[in-house]
Amino acid sequence: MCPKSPEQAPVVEEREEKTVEFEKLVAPLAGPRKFNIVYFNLLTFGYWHLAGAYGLYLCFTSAKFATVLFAILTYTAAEIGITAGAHRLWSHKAYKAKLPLQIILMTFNTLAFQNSAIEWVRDHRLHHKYSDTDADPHNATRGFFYSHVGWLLVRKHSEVKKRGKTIDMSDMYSNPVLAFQKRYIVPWVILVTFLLPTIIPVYLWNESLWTSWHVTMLRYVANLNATFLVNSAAHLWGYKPYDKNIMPAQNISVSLATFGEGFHNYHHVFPWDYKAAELGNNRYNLTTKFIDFFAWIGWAYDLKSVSEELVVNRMRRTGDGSNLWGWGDKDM
Ligand code: ST9
Ligand code: ZN
Ligand code: ZN
Repeated sequence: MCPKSPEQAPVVEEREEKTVEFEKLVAPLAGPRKFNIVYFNLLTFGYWHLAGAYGLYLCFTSAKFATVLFAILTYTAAEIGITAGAHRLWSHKAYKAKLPLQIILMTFNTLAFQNSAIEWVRDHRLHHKYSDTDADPHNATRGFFYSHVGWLLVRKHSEVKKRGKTIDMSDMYSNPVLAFQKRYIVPWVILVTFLLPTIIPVYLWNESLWTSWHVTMLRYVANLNATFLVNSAAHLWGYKPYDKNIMPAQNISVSLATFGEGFHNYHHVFPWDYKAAELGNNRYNLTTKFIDFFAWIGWAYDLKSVSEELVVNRMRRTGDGSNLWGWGDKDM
């Protein structure tokens, strides 16, 4: 047997590591399964949505203008808590944030109440690692309803729990800001998500408690459904300029609702990009502007991105030819 030169050894090691990684990634797409319905969730989600629909009616009939404006502001803050916080900062480490920004994002994230950020990140990292298989918590091969909200109304698939154990969460568990949120999640959510947004309009501009509560419900379900659309619509409909072999797609309507999270074909191919969108594509991307602002004052740093050359090469190699931004024509 030929002795290996020192330069060759690491290459072999790398190949072995990739094979193991590949084996781990083989999860069933959508095997036969029994759905164990969680009736408590069915009731709470049902109530939230009915109350939110009534809140929408009140917005057009009796709510004060300040209440509607306040709901838009809280929607924006909560959305940023998910997109800039749970998603780009904590799930993907696409940039770093100093303590004051982390505290702001954790508070905004609580306003959105989508479980604790730690749980959110665990599900989301799993979603990226096993996209659209039974190990993905919101497996889109099971259709729109399941990936949108159905997955939150039933017990998780055993593949999710089994393969979830392979996700490295050490950075999350050692983060004191997130440990605080997880530890006090119940009183913190009652206060930040429901109580404060309801009583502020009552005390500051004499809104009725009845209206304020239902508009708060509207704001909350609007945030939930915007996020859910990334898992459902942006995994089912849209162009695939970067990888035609995966389900995530570019969906402008979802980007509008989620402040820049609908460029989902790009995001699944380059998840570490802090913009979650193509180079130069800042359209419908309030989240990127938010991070850019905090980078400007020095609270956000180490922003990660992807070179134009890499994006164009990938587009040519695995894209569906839709060439949305015209880069495929670039001479590189
Ligand atoms: C809400 C929705 O919170 C939150 C998710 C939103 C969507 C996120 C994805 C977004 C992607 C988009 C990307 C772009 C960003 C866009 C932003 C746009 C704005 N790994 O969960 P349990 C194990 S709704 C490893 O109870 P069940 C673990 O041992 C509102 N292990 O499973 C765990 O124990 P522990 C409020 C895992 O019993 C144990 O299983 N929230 C994993 O099957 C039990 O976990 C609600 O209403 C994993 N990934 O129940 C709650 N997962 O935690 C809704 C589980 O102690 N959820 N394990 O380690 C529930 O009630 C339940 O989770 C359930 C499943 C009924 C759905
Ligand atoms: Zn996705
Ligand atoms: Zn992601």
